[in-house]
Amino acid sequence: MTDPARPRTPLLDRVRDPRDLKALTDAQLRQVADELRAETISAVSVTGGHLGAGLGVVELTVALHAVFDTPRDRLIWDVGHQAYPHKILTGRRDRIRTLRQKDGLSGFTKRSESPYDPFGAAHSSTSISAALGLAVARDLGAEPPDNCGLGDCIAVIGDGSISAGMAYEAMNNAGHLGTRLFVILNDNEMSIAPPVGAMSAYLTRLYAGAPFQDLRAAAKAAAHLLPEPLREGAKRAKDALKHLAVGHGTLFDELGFSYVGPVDGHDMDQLLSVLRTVKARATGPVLIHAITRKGKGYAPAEAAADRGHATAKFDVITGAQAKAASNAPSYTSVFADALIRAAQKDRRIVAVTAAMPDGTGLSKFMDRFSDRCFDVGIAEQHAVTFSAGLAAGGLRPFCAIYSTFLQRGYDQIVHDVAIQRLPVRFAIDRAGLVGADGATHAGSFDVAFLANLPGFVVMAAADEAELARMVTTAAAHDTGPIAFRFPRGEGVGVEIDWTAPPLEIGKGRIVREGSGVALLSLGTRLSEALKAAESLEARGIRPTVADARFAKPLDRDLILSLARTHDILLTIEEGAVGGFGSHVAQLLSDEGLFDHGLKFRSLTLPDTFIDHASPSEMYAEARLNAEDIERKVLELLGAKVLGKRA
Ligand SMILES: Cc1ncc(C[n+]2csc(CCOP(=O)(O)OP(=O)(O)O)c2C)c(N)n1
Repeated sequence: MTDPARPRTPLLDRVRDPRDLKALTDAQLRQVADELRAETISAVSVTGGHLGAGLGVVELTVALHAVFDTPRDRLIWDVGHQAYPHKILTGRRDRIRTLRQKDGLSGFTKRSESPYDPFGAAHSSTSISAALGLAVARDLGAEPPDNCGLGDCIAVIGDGSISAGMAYEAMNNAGHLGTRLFVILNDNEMSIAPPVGAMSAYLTRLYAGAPFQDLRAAAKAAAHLLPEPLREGAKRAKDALKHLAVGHGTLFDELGFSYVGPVDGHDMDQLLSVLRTVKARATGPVLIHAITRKGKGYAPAEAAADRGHATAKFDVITGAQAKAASNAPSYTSVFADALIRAAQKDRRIVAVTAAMPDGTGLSKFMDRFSDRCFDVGIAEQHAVTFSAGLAAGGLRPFCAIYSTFLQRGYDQIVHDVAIQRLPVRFAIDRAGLVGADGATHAGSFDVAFLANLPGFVVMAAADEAELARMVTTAAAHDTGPIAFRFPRGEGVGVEIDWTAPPLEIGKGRIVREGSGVALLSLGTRLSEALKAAESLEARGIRPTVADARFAKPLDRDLILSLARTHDILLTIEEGAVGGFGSHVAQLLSDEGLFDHGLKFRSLTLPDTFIDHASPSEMYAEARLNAEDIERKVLELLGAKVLGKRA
């Protein structure tokens, strides 16, 4: 793919930071927006990443920075995946083509990256809470440590992200506190997939049939934001325009917000007018409902089913994406196929996703069993407890949530699922390092936070055949909660026996017999352990390699026998410290295995948040590759063997 020619951006070239926007006319701001859109498309074509969401907020980005005084005014983008145009305008244009690459810009907002990112994100629906916290800090006279001052606080949240409970918790609190706060509802009628739920339908009803407010109307609709003495004077005009000002009696008004809208989020004049008005007059929380189009202004994105939500590198002219050919099926698709097979035989099997039907593979399941598949919106907490209810009602729910997003449902896992021993099946995709999305999306903690829960079964698939078998195992497990984790990306290319019986709970397997050194792997690092074993064999060391399969319950017999019959035991897992290796160490210590000279080590993810990079760069940084395993074994064997190499 050739590097596309850079677009011509004469006006944008003059904007080094948002202060430069202040000198421009409204007409020039419109031109800046056009150039910003072209620059965003050009940058993402060489980096890949989130395209559609950013294109939908180009005008909004320019208008917000032109009207407000960032970084003193705090602009918080929910999720942060739409913030590429914001990054270009806020002093990061020279690095925009490093997006999501190692040592480059993050694909989300990040406090450490810029004072213009006052609150980091990547998981959704946090922006209103964070903006409210900052607004209250301002009211109490606090000084933020970045020395930028503290003025207005503005949260921009999408119609998908506003489906999550946190957004309502925040609005409820904001309405109660009554402080000045701006929420821009960026309504593009899309989440990653089309949004679902009653709230989405409500938002559509709010503007269906209502014309966009024209310039005059939009300004006057905000008349009710005027301070008390001025309000009377504006009352007649306001009444006359009442039918245009949809914001009376909306849910947002009931929550204590002044609702302004709907406004055309691509009409710069209208945006500028509304923002200037609310900035001049607001005394309490205001919600501005902007209607936008995801992927706006780039035909291939607008035409795509996901409106260009996430893309690989692409050719700007044709929109064709550079996708690497793969030999093995993705873990996600193996999960979906296995679940469909199980569901064909068992009508009690149902599936739940939190706004990720494609990412989890459940869209395939939905095509097949539409009445047995539930997309609950971006609502992981609800997804978990809803699944618990389904299980309590006698169904066999598979709750499919990425490792990183499952974190949000943790109390529900403990309180609603584990304590009640309800057989919810957790399909945990994206377990382990995920690459370009970085630390916020890494699936590092699931084993650590699940394997300490009494009664939980926690499995990790070593390859795609194991994954298929774990789906069968989970389907058959009715005595309590059970989880299986698997990584992003493709399998290793092994044949899948779809008819394999369920695994025996708590039983691992020896994959390669050896002596002296035992490598005990949990999950897909098994292939690296096997590579390390082969390489060690060339040095005359023949490690035993075992696949634990279960982090809970541990295969006590297997682990104790490995410890008793080998001098060195090394565990390997793609998870944070406190997971599988820690449980093995606890067992060995409880059973007195350390009292007799066993050399035990545990390879885990390091105790740091690893920044975005390619998966292979991240594995290298985590030291979880075959050569790291080999080095650790040699280190434990001591200089004698190391010397042998030389
Ligand atoms: C807690 C959480 N769950 C799931 C996701 C995955 N996710 C990223 S963006 C997105 C859709 C957001 O939709 P919306 O807020 O409407 O923004 P848009 O992309 O349409 O601009 C989802 C589900 C996430 N980031 N955080």
